[in-house]
Amino acid sequence: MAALDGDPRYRAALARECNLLVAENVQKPHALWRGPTTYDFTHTDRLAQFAHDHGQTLRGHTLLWHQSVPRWLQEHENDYSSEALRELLQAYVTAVVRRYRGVITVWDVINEAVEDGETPGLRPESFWYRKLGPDYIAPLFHWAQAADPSARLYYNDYEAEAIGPKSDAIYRLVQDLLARGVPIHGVGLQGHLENGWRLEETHRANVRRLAALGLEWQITEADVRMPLNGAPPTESALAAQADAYGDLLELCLTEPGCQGFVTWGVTDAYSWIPGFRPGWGASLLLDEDFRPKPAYFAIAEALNND
Ligand code: 9MR
Repeated sequence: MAALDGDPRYRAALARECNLLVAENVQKPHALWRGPTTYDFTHTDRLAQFAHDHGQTLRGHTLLWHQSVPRWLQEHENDYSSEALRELLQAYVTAVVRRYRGVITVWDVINEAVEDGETPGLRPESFWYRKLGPDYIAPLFHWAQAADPSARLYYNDYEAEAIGPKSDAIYRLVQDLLARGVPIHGVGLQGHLENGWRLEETHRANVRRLAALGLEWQITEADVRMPLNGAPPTESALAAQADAYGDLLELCLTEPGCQGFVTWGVTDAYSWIPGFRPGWGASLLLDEDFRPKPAYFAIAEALNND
């Protein structure tokens, strides 16, 4: 939001390059949910206005995430019974989804609920798991659907692009939700990749099995980071990055069920990577001066040929 407010080049790039916007942070619970039944929609309203003005749609990220529990709730968690918390959560989900009914067309209902590692289950340390028990996810989807019956409702996670323990656990989770009649429509594969990544059969097999369940899927947070250590990216690193982006988009364009392709930012001038992974960066399609990189042209070419 700071960039949207303060940097005209950023505003112009968003308006020019995107047909769908996602708030990186301002739609997370810690930002929206300011007190038990107090919500702050200021930033999301402004983003919705920007999207409307530029003919763009909005993706919602995210109704629930274990890393975004509002501070007031963490500090007073013992003041609430699990029944009281459940009611507050239902009121929150309902208020947010209802407010943006018809505006936010796709919601990440729950983000990153599955653990990493060799035998991942649901994260037991999650505030909501601890407070509401292991079946805390299904009601979120029911509440969201009641608030906006036309919204597409997603489970979203990272490092789940290939077949493996984590994507297997996610597959079992969504399969179980579907079997119980829970209104889940899709899976978001974040796509935070490292340079050198290439499309393999395992990625195709993974999205095919989701599609075979009748689910749609999206690439929701694509970026391709590279080691920099203070130096500008080399030509060969940028070429490898273009291959990775091109491959990821090819997955989306050639396999059934893909309903969207979203990058986690538009310019290397504003990216989470250098802050979270020191020494790494240059992960997006426009460079720090908003110039298109080879990856930008790879994406443009794949879209034009589709
Ligand atoms: O990019 C986001 C960064 O600015 C925030 O500080 C961080 C914590 O809220 O979240 C980052 O976005 C994450 C997203 O919400 C979920 N998938 C991983 C993203 C990168 O960490």
